[in-house]
Amino acid sequence: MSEEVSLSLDEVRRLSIDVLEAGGLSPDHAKAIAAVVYAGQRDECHSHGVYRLLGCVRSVKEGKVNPNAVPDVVDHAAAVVRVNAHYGFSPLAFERGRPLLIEKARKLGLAAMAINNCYHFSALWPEVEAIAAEGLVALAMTPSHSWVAPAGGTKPVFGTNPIAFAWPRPDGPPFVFDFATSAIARGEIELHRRAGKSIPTGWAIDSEGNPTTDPTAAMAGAMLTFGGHKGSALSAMIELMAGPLIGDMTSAESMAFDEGVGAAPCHGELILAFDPKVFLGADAAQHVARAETMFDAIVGQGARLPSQRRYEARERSERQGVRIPKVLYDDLKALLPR
Ligand code: NDP
Ligand code: PYC
Repeated sequence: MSEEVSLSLDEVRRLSIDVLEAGGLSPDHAKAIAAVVYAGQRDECHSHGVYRLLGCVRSVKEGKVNPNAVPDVVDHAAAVVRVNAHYGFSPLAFERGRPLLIEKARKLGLAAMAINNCYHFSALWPEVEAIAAEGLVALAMTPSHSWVAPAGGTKPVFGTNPIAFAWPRPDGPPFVFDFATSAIARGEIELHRRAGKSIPTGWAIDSEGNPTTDPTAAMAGAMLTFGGHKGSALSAMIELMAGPLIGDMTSAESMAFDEGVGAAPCHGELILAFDPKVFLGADAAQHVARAETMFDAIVGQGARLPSQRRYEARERSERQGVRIPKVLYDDLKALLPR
């Protein structure tokens, strides 16, 4: 078992802000980014927790990301908010655009937010969860870099393209799922590489197109989609909806834009919000109750809901803090001024 360090959640937040500010991020960006990596670490989503700080700082150092970008929120059309992130990281752009998205969804029943020109490294569930906290249903999707081969192929075309959904529930946290359309997030392969562990078959092929359990060979080859042709089609949909539809880059274009530097992917994100009260009016409570019957039928037979593990981890971390690998802690501390 590799050595670990225990941290309180306050220490996680402080360390994150300090690392980001030392890396040149403006206080507003540091706070917004720290909030999402803090949430990831707290909920034991290790591939998108504090480990991501390393990539954020590296992306600024490589001169790609604008660490002081001020996102512009534009009321683009009755149901459409656009946020130009001006080549800064996405969490601040999402934070700035969210109030107008929610206002529009409450008025019209359905509204969309397109974030453009953002560097994107984060999990999507903090975003859909924040929208569900307002009583709205949410869907979010984004491309990444072209690391993933289409089903039946061997050459990367798609990003790891996550899709996240949230449904507000009357008596507790929302029903949320959030997953890459690749078999696994690339961050998870990177964590296996850092820990010197092999990866399961089915995640990736090497550059010759052969199945591999070596994380380094996987990262040099191609990742695979989840669910064969089904994940492949969903991944293509995300490329289109959060790429050309909103006038932003596909994963392949993001990869070319990176010019081999290895910064976070740069592209757009699409977020949709639906207000059940507008769709259902006085019948809303009755239909929400039917949703609860479905959730009961899932957990009632011993299956678990997506996010159940995450909510349990959250409760545990709030009580006892978190543990991170000492190697990662040392790498983060090395980014602080001496
Ligand atoms: P997983 O394959 O672990 O899938 C995660 C989702 O599936 C979670 O909602 C999880 O809930 C749920 N889940 C897992 N096991 C079960 C089960 N047995 N029963 C029910 N639900 C289950 O994660 P990925 O590697 O695909 O993605 C991880 C993260 O990476 C995501 O948050 C995603 O947003 C992020 N990502 C971000 C990218 C970006 O470009 N910004 C690119 C790719 C990924 P629970 O959390 O409770 O386990
Ligand atoms: O883990 O695949 C990933 C990822 C890409 C961008 C952010 N996370």
